[in-house]
Amino acid sequence: LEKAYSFLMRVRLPGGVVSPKQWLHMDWISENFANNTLKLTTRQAFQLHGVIKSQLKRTVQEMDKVALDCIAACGDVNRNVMVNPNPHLSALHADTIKLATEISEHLLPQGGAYHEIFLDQEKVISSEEVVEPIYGKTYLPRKFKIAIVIPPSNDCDIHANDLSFIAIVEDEKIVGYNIAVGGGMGMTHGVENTYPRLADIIGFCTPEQVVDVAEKVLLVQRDNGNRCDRKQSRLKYTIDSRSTEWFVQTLNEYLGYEIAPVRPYEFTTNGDNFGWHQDETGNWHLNLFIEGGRVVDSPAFPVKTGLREIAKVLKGEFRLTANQNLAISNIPNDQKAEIEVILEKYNILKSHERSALRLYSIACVSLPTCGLALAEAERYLPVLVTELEEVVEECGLRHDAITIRMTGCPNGCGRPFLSEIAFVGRGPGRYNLYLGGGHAGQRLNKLYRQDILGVDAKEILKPLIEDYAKNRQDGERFGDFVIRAGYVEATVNGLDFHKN
Ligand code: SRM
Ligand code: SF4
Repeated sequence: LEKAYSFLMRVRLPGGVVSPKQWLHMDWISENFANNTLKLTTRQAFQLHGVIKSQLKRTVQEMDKVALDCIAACGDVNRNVMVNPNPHLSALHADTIKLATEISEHLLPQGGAYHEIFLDQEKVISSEEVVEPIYGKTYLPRKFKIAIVIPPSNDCDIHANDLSFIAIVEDEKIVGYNIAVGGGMGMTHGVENTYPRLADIIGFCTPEQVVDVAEKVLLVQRDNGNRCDRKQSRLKYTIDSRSTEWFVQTLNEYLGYEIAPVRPYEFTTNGDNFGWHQDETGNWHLNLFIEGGRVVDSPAFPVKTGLREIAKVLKGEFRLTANQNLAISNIPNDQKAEIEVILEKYNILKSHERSALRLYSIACVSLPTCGLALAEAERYLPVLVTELEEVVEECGLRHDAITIRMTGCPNGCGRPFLSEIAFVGRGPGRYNLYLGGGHAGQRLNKLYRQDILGVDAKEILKPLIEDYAKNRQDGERFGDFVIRAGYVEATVNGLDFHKN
């Protein structure tokens, strides 16, 4: 008798956009083939957990019925392309989604194995004969991640991506994109030549050049990335082992033209903009907080059922956010009242009536499904936030957004090194505590306490939060305050992340 192996499945969704029909089918699949939860990931994708091996093929086939697939959701290829949901900017969002889909399709591996194995399509060519026009025979040295953002929102965290495009908007039109390369999070405890790294903003390109630039950045990494040591194989290390100047020069050679100088831009947050927003066409968008990205019913908060009822009537679409949250988007003005009745019935609006600390929290999946986890994250961060909320309330900071992230290990799936407060798992119940990330995800944080017990976190953070409440300057963010007050030194770039 074979063991009952169970799998996680990740679904590719460029920009996180999902039609109501797709939502309903994924909801049905999660109930019938997985653990009856839908996980919204930090890269705007769906994950299913607990899919039994014998049901894998059927699950893929069911996804295919609504034009969803798992291709390139994992592996040493380009991953899900992110786009910020921007509920208030309808026309610009449409441009960036189109671009994300073009990049995603252009960089999709061409091999037919997925279709042959899971969808019973005829084998046209043997896998040895497949010529990957972009990836070649040996694919990339490592995974590759791309995001597109429209400032001032940095919710896709450009500094955690190998390549990002930052939209430059003039007269309400996107005139081009700044190009950011070499961001990333993953590191290994105790191995100092592994580190999170901020991306370098290297230049500007026109909208027409974006797909070409994406391809050529990926090719420079394909041809120059470290293929001997997987811990040194992301683009961030390729750049640091040569130099940013080398990278730009090589990219220009691959392109056959020079990228233009960087244009000014500003980010103000990497969180989500919760609540209702009306766009320039009159349509409505509602950004909902989904704790840990886990769409699951609880007695007080039957969000999965409620979203199913909304999907049955919704004339707009759903957009998964890079912070594991959900926007119900493009609701026509004359449908808003109908949606509000369902929201009320299932208590869904309660989701964003939480402390700003909770609304700005992210936890990776971690235990029980992640095989790399050293400590709890998704199941523990909500408990810790409840403890910290007592402090925050006492200090009058209930509405002050402080980014707080927890991951079960230093791979950084919840992008912890870009938050103002971060807990990174070291062992059962134990974490490294990092402080001082930029509120807009523009600065890495720094190790404040090593190997603390999660149960001690409240007492360790309490005096700092009290100090912040009393002594912060006008508009000063917690991440900036802990540096000015001397709790930690600012991290300038990846190479000084481990220096105290
Ligand atoms: Fe991740 C591996 C979950 C976003 C860095 N990640 C994993 C695996 C597949 C564990 C494994 O290899 O066995 C995790 C599955 C856990 C589970 O049980 O579901 C996992 N990663 C996730 C998700 C689901 C976290 C979440 O709670 O949302 C995110 C899925 C994204 C998606 O839809 O594609 C997820 N992972 C990220 C991010 C954030 C991002 O991309 O914006 C990062 C940091 C950014 C980066 O890549 O630098 C990230 N995951 C990693 C790494 C470390 C990579 C590195 O360069 O060192 C690993 C381990 C590896 O690749 O060897 C990893
Ligand atoms: Fe697993 Fe570590 Fe990623 Fe969390 S950060 S999901 S524990 S690999």
